[in-house]
Parts: sequence; C-alpha cells; structure tokens
Amino acid sequence: MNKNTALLLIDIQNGFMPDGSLPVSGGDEIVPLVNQVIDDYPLVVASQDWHPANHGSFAANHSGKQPFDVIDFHGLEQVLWPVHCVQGSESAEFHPQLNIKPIAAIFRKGMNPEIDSYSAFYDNGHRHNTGLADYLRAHQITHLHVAGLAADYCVYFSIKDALDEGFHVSLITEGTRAIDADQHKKQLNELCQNGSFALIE
Ligand code: VGL
Ligand code: ZN
Repeated sequence: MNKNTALLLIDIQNGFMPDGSLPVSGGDEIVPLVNQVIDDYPLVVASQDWHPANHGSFAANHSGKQPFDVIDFHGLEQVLWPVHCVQGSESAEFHPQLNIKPIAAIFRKGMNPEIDSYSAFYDNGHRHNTGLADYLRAHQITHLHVAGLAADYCVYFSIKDALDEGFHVSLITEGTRAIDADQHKKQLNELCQNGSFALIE
C-alpha cells in the first residue's frame, strides 16, 4: 500500500453487531475481511462511538419516545436510538475478533450528551472536531480507505467530512454494512458524484 494511504475503521463495536443493541445486519461479516487487509496499511486508525449513559441520542432518555422516533434536538434532526456503546460497557468494546494490534490511534466520539456525533471527524453540528483530520495530515496521509459500521450513518458522515477535509476516499464495499440498505444505495450514488470518492469492490 502507498505510504500516504491510511485505513480508517469506523465503530466496529459490539453494539452494532447482529446481537448488539443497535444491530446492523451482517455487521459481524466485515471483521474477517478487515483482518485480512489491516496489515497492508502503513497507518490504521479507528473510531469508537463512546456515549455517556445520559446521552441525548438514546430514546430511553426522552420520556414517551421509542427507538427510531425522530425529534428536533437542539435544532438538529435526531434519530433516537436504543441505548448503545455506553462508555466502558461491553457494547462499546471492539468486536472481540477484530485484530486491534495494528490500530495506531483511536478517536472517540459522542461523549457530549447534548449532541450526537456520527462522523469520526466532527459532531453532527460541525462544532467540535476530534483531531482526526490533523492527525492524518501530520502523518502525511492523503488517501483513506474506509470500512466499518454503520454504512448509512457513521461511515457515510465520516466519508463526507473526509472529502470536505480534502482527502481522497475509497469505501471498501465488502467492509461495511448498512442499517437501511436503500438509504445506503442513495448515499453511494451521491458520493460517487465526487471525483475524490471511489469504491473498492
Ligand atoms: C451509529 C447510530 C448511532 C454508527 C452510531 O456507528 O453508525 N449509528 N450511533
Ligand atoms: Zn451512537
């Protein structure tokens, strides 16, 4: 692999596995594929969804609301989720079969209870950044290969921010799974309009 290309792994955590609290169908199937390619990259970075128990994205923290209801949360549209990836819980741990040894840095997100954070770069209001873009630039990274979960939320918004930050981005199609496959297809059509985006099929 070119020395300017990093592998970005999004939220490969128990909470998003088929037996997790926010299940992504087939989410566990990406783990062997990621393990196959992870040693090919000069730099591997990962994100972790890392919520406090009182996080505002949890339906349980809004009386009368159910998971997947959509609300206005401090001016942003917010899908309410089942409780997932609470800091320090099993749900927040990486999948036990994921080879984490090559991961050079982990960027955690979703810690502020007042705003959700899908992208590994910025919160959903683009107010705070995680330091990921500067970290990658400090390591002379210009190209990203992306895998992880979920394709239509954290992977999609991470790719959009990466493109806005000026990176060339390729999505490893076998290395991701969506919550809503139709939504993922539409998002791919949109991303493919960007000359800096490609699919690795
Ligand atoms: C995610 C919904 C809520 C994700 C995280 O990792 O795609 N989705 N929190
Ligand atoms: Zn989350």
